[in-house]
Amino acid sequence: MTPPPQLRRGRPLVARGASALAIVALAVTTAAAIPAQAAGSTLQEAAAQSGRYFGTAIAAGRLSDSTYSTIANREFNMITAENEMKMDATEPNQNQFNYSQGDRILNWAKQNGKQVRGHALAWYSQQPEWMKRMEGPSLRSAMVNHVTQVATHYKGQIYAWDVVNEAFADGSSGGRRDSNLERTGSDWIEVAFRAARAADPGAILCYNDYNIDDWSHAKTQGVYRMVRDFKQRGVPIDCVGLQSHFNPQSPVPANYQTTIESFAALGVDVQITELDIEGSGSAQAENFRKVTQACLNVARCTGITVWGVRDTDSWRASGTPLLFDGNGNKKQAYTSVLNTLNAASPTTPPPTTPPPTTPPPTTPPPTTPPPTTPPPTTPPPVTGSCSAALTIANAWPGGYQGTVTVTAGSSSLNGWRVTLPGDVSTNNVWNGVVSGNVVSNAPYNGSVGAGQSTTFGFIGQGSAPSGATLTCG
Ligand code: 9MR
Repeated sequence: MTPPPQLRRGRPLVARGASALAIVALAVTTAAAIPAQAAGSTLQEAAAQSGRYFGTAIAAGRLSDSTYSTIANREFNMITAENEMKMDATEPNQNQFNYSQGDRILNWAKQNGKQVRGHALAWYSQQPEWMKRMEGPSLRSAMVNHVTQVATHYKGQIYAWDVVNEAFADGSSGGRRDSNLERTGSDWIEVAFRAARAADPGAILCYNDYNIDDWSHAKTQGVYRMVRDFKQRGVPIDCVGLQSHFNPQSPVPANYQTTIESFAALGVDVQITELDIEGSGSAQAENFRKVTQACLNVARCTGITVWGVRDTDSWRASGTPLLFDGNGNKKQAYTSVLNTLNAASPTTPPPTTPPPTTPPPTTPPPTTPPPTTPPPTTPPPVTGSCSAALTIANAWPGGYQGTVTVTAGSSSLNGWRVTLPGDVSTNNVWNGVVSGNVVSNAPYNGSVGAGQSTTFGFIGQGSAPSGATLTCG
């Protein structure tokens, strides 16, 4: 049984308590000069007053610009790689991983005492060319391998991962976005989360998306239903990332806090992950204030990341959507955010790490059993004979990825069941349904013609078994 996430997340924010104490001490000794609660002179200090972080996206190529890196180092304590940890950057050729640029950002962050949000393990966009051409079970397997390898490379060093990015459709459907990943089966998202948890049990695992800020939007509701379902079924999700890219066509919604509260009430953290708001002057400052205040008003809104340092660093530079102008000067929006953070009560309870023995009060009790442990009913009879062969697709210290090929005999199968060797502990299976060490077909791959094959995959823990015999029937 997997412990609940609040027991697993052993990576608290850097020096939350320490900096809060330092701030209180400063406030006491200089009480005449500054109000007791207005101690932070940078965004990270001001956010730390209420136990939150304040972050930015960093582009590795800009770190040599000293104006950029000086501001980034001074103001922010959470770092997201803007592009360098994405799928195309980290696995340019299948199974050849390249962490050079991602590591540059990670190392800069570590050297400067900052934490890192990993972005992003699985996404329909920014896929490497080889992956764009893939579909079906081979893509599913490649996706799981990617999640596993990248999360393993960065194991222990990532505060939170955007495990899956932007999987829901815009518009009124409230459903999933079509993509090659979605076409591998809609369970791809939970499979990605399970693989990420297995690879780095200490990281907070997030689902991240844009246009899920307005509570009344169908897309927001679709994501909400997925997160509720994941929590009820024990899929390891800890957090929802609201990207929060705002402009006149997509303004800060009046019900933004309701959205944050509603997700938080499911028992997940909420992080504002890519904030930028087009505009200028006092109107822009007011919008930044609203977003900051909404986060501060919800205990489980644990931090805010802006999507770049200066306006000129932004992906939407013409909209001047950030907190520093092109010369690195603080904008009105900066002051507005800083003052809002500083006005937050330092006594606000820390948003993460609830007491380990008490489940979060807002988590609804699971109403359906996790899919990985169905009740021990007698499986339906399977007709036809089959054989099963295990190949090890990948192995790393402490785990491996197995692929099992199920082949029908001289008559077709209407379902299949494969018994894995007793010493194989599965915690993640795709294209199959696991119960104990028996994997049976998923709803969509039980029919196998005479002499034809289908495959399923799993992540095993420990060393890969050699010469394993599998029974199929
Ligand atoms: O800011 C990123 C930009 O440099 C890239 O060209 C772009 C490519 O897709 O991705 C931008 O970042 C996106 C983020 O990864 C996911 N949410 C939307 C962001 C803005 O497009």
